[in-house]
Amino acid sequence: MADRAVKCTRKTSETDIVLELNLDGKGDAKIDTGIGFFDHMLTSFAKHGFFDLNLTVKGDLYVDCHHTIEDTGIVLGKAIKGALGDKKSIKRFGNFFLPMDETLVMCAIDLSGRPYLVYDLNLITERVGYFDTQMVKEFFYAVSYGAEMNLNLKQFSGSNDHHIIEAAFKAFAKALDEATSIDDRLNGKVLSTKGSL
Ligand SMILES: [Mn+2]
Repeated sequence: MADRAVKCTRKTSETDIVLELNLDGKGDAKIDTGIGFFDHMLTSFAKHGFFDLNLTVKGDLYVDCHHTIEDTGIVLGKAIKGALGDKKSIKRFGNFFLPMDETLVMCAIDLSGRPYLVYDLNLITERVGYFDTQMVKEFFYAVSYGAEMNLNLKQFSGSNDHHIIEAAFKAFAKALDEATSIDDRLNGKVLSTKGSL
């Protein structure tokens, strides 16, 4: 099978984004968003999902981190949708419980073609580094709509925001890796009684 890879660009007066994603990669990442903690999260996402991700974001960080993080979510979501193409033979569903020290976060995904975010993380601090913790929900909302996926994130334990957010990104990576992987039993068909996703 050919690599499922895409390049997406998006330019507005607030952000200028160039993103290359390969769903069948090795976990190699080259990320520069201008927000150190966000780079750390996206590098973890690529590594643990075995996705190759090249991303450059020039955002209006003199305002705050909002546009940079939200718009990156929009473009990543669209890249996932684009790379998946007709969704033939993919497992469609994926889920993962990701432990990180005191933290446990679950991510469940359905690449259904219908966007929906269920977000249940309880973050305590206002920011981690230069990353506003309110933006975690905005990021995953943008990804779920861009990719047209049902994305469910639930925190079972955790008290350190760095751990909770990192566990969410890694759980998302593992769940997406499973949902996008191929089930040979589908033999080129789409896993839906409707016949399309
Ligand atoms: Mn970390």
